[in-house]
Amino acid sequence: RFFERELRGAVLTGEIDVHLQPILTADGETLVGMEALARWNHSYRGAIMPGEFIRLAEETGLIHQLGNIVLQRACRAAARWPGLFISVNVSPVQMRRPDFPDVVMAVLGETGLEPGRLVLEVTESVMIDDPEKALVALRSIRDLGVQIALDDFGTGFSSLSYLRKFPIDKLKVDRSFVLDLDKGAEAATILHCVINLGRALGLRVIAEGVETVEHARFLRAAGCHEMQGYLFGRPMPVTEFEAIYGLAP
Ligand code: G
Ligand code: G
Ligand code: MN
Ligand code: NA
Repeated sequence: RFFERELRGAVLTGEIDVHLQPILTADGETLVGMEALARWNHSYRGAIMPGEFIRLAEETGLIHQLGNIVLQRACRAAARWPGLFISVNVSPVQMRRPDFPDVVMAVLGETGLEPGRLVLEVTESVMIDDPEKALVALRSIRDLGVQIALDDFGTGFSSLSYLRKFPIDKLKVDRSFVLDLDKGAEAATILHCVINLGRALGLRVIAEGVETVEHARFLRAAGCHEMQGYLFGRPMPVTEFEAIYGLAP
């Protein structure tokens, strides 16, 4: 397929970029980290969003190289930035590869990023596909000192027992719950439950999709630890992020 050949070329020539989105403390005052989000800088189509190429990358196996590029760029950017964590999305396809923890260790070595400042975001599907393998992989990653976040929490089909069984540090409450806050009281009830569940299990709870001051106020009162969303900043190029948050280029 044409699109596949183009993606292969983009991975080879490094036309894959990362954008960074700020993550703040629940009071919205302090920047604590950022999420890295992949972008394909297409020669004539401009920036292509991950929704359009991650699936293809997974189906073709290109996700391994693509994921490495994102991890490299993200860790390199974060290494220059004392104190902040960098959160990087990892596909279940990457996690399934037995050498993935070695790849992570190599990138940490090359970039000099402290392992504790790297957060790998996985989705519930990782645990469902092959729970035994996932447990081994997550433990090896954890043994490196790297943190694990469960992304899009609440949208998958995992059982709650996975939260106990798997080594997880953070819970990212899916943005759909936050955006539903505008629609009625049910979303508020669900959010209270999810946040309390995370806290009771000793996890750090992050809310995504925080778009309004009202969202932020609610989530802070409900006990969220960290927040991410358009209210605080959109995903942006690394140079722009550095300019806004005061790191010289
Ligand atoms: O940036 P945007 O909101 O369009 O991202 C859409 C989705 O694409 C995110 O929810 C995320 O799960 C996924 N995504 C973004 N960057 C990466 C990446 O580097 N690797 C993987 N596996 N998924 C990513
Ligand atoms: O699934 P994942 O958590 O990786 O998703 C991150 C995606 O969420 C990115 O594509 C980003 O563009 C998007 N996003 C980030 N903040 C907001 C927000 O406040 N509102 C909405 N609708 N999307 C957001
Ligand atoms: Mn994510
Ligand atoms: Na999400």
